[in-house]
Amino acid sequence: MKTIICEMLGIEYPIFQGAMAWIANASLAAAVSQAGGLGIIAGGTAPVELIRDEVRKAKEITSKPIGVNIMLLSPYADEMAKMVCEEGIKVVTTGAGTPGKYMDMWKAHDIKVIPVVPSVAIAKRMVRSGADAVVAEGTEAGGHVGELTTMVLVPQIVDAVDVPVIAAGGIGDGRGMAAAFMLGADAVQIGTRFLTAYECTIHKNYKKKVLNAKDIDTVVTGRRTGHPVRIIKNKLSRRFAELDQALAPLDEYEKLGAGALARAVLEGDMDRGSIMAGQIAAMVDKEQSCKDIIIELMTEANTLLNKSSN
Ligand code: TUI
Repeated sequence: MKTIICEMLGIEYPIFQGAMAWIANASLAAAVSQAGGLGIIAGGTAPVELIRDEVRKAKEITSKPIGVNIMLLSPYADEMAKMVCEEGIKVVTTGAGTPGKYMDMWKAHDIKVIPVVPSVAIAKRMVRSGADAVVAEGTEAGGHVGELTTMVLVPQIVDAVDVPVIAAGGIGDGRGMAAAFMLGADAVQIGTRFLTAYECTIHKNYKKKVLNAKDIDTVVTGRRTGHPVRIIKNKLSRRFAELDQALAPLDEYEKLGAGALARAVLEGDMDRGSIMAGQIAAMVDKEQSCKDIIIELMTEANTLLNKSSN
C-alpha cells in the first residue's frame, strides 16, 4: 500500500507515529521508522537541547527518515524550529498553532511541513502558507484536541485542500486504518496504540492504565481554557471537573496542569499525573514491538481494502 505520502517522505508504509509530548523519544520514533513507518520525536515543552539529543540518538538507531513535531505553545518553539534545520531533519509536523513564520526557513532547508489541524478553515490556512500535507486530527485523539470527530473532519479536509491528508484520532487497528482510507486519507497517524509498544519508555503504570481502559474512560478537560486536553479519567481529571463547576479562574487550570504529563510519564503518578490517551485506549489490550504493530495494521487494512474493491 504505497501512497503519495510514502513517496513524498521516502517511507515504506503510510503510518505516522503520533508525536506524544514527553513520550515520543528516540527509542519509540526510531523503532517506528526502522519498521517502515514515520517515527516522530515530540518536542512538547521540553528544552531544545534535550530534543536535539533525542534526534541524534534516533539517527544512531536508524538511517530511515525521522520526523520532529514542534508544539507551537512551547516557550522553546523558535529554538526548536531552528534545531530541526541544523540537525538535517526532513519532515516536521506541528501542533497547537500555526507555523507560518517558520515556513520560509524550513522550505530553504528542504523540509516537508505537515501541520496537525482540527478544522477545515485552519487546514486551508496552513496550505495557503505552504504546508506540504496536513494531519486532520479528530477529537477522539489524546492530548490537545479540537471539536470535530475524525469521521466528519477527514472527508471535509480532503475535499477542501489539494495536498495529501493524514487521518488521526481514534485509529488503533487495521479497521480504523481502512476506514480512514475510505474517507480519502493518504496515510494515518497513530499515537495511543504505540503507548504500549515495547520500545515506548513510559512508566509501567501508564501502560497499565492504557491496557485497562474501557470505552468511556477518557475525558476532555479544560475546555474553558481554550486548550482542551483528552486524558484518562483519574483524580486529576476530577479536580479539573471541579474547577469547571466552580467557574474557577483560568490560572488555576494552569497550576493544576503544570508538570502533570511528566509526572504520569516519568514517575508513574496515576493520581496527580495527566494520562493523555485517545478514546482508542479501550482497544489497546496488548504489548507488542513497533514492528509487530505496523505489520498487524498493514495486514488487517490491506485485507479489508482488498475485500471492498472486489
Ligand atoms: O498538539 C496536539 N496535541 C497535543 S500537544 C500536547 S502538549 C501540551 N502542552 C501544554 C498545553 C497544551 C498541550 C498534548 N497534545 N495535537 C495537534 C493539534 N493541533 N490539535 C489541535 C491543534 C490546533 C489547534 C489550533 C492546530 C492549529 C490551531 O490553530 C489555531 C490558530 O488559530 O492558529
